[in-house]
Amino acid sequence: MKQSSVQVLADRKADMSTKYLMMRIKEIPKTGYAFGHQDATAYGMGWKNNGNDHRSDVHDVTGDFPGVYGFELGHLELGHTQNLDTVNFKLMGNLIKKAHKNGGIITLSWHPDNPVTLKSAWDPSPAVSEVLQGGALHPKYRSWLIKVADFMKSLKSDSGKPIPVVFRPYHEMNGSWFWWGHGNCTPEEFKRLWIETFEFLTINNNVHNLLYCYSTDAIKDEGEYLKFYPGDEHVDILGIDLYHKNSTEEYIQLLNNNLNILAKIAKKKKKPYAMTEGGLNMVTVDNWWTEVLDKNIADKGISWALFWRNAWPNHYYVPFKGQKSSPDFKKFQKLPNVLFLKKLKKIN
Ligand code: BMA
Repeated sequence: MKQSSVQVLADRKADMSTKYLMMRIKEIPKTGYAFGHQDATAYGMGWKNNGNDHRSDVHDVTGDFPGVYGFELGHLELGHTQNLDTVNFKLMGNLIKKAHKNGGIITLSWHPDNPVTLKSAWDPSPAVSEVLQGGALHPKYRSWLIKVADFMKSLKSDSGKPIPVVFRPYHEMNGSWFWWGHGNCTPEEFKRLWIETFEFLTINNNVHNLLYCYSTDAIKDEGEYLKFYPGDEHVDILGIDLYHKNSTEEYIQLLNNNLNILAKIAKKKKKPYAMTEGGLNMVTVDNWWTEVLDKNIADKGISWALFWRNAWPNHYYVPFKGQKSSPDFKKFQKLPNVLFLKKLKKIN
């Protein structure tokens, strides 16, 4: 590793493998951006991994796997064997190991249940102040975080080296749909939640394989992006979730405007940045990948763009065999700046 590229990470005790992942993430924009998919190898349209499959809808269509692999930890905190989207945690561990071995990058989101009401993460009842130090539910919340810590530490390569992961907790906090979101806690409480989580994982639980990614939902300006930001010393990567919900023209504007704001902030802070979630549900525009997406994100300097899960026939973000955007998706995979696994592997 070049000396100049050795990183100061949020976690000062980060493993070598974690530093190396940061270096790769910073290298990527020199070539383009990596393509990512949530739950890529866990299930797809009409199939579910039973433990033996090495399949992905992306691979079915293009013959190449994604470069970035998103997985979700929701319900790990409850001690369940499977997550909130029915992915078994043991299987998830194996799929992470496989993706890492093949040169992929792993990112983990976490939608913990509302600790006060025990309803889902989407229950906006105030809860943050209760789980902070001094709050009535602080001990219980620590027991949740210990489960997260144990899972993170269990991620090891064949040779026993820690598998580094981009951890992206408490995302879309500028929206008000999660219990940690805008209006359900103050920005100060949110920052405490982030910092206490960070310190509990790193200092109390010796978790040293994480890069910390702060990711908002779409924003109107720089101020909105930074409103909940817990500080440069507690964040490694800046992210944003950008979904195509309305017209194509509107999405093109959103991509340009929001990614330019993100790029400006990230450059000032000298941190890599990414589109941490996004896509057009059911990809209803034939040439969406090359004309809507790539044309508007290629020059932004992001390290990756991750598309959400292929859950059901009316909730999917990446084509499967026969889906109408498949021919365009194949063209997209061949673009020199778009890094699916085969090209991403070479960036080291
Ligand atoms: C949402 C939907 C839900 C899912 C959640 C967490 O966007 O896909 O079905 O439970 O993400 O993965």
